[in-house]
Amino acid sequence: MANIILLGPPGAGKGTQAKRLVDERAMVQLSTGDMLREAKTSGTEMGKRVAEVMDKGQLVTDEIVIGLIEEKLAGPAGGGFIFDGFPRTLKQADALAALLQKTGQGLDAVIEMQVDDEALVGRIVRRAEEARAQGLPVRRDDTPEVFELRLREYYKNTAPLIGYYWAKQQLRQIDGMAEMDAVAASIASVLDKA
Ligand code: B4P
Repeated sequence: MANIILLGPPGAGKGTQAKRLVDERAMVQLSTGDMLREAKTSGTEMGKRVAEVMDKGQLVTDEIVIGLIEEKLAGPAGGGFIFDGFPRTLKQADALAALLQKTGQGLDAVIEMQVDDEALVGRIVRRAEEARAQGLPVRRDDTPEVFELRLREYYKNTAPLIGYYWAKQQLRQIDGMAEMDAVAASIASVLDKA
């Protein structure tokens, strides 16, 4: 059993790889993006506030996101938790460390998925086009303009976590530019050593 963080810019493929780990290793995906999208559709006051922030490409408040994770950590851990898109700020990283300690759990690896900015924008534009072609809802934050803002948020608030986890000797860097199976193989190799 291993608890891991998938870290990387928006569109790096965190959600894509997390879903594979759920299928292949019975791990439990904790995607704050999915949780927040669910909250958005709930119609509650919190959901409305979340929608406003997400649709602008900004980060939702630490308090909301930490609360969501705390709830899930009390649930079944399966083959280990995959923190997908969390933490995204240093405050969230400190909160996660405290929550894991409180529940007597560890963190086995932080996997940074490295993808260059140009490739990221291309993926997001493609995802929006594919959804449109299939008549599926298009994520409101999947436009080149909002994506630019999401990327800016990433470099300002989330990229500092690379140094934070490197200092703790928990950081493992992988090539996220490769095709999906190759990225999955890199993650498997980190997990097998964890
Ligand atoms: P998230 O839902 O976390 O989404 P993401 O950053 O866009 O994407 P991810 O890296 O998971 O990419 P995916 O696999 O889908 O965040 C959305 C928003 O939620 C944030 O902007 C923020 O507002 C809010 N939020 C979430 N967590 C938060 C937190 N902790 N604190 C505050 N706010 C928070 O892949 C993208 C596309 O690339 C897909 O179409 C996929 O098919 C494709 N792809 C994946 N891997 C590929 C590969 N190897 N090659 C080619 N294409 C690939």
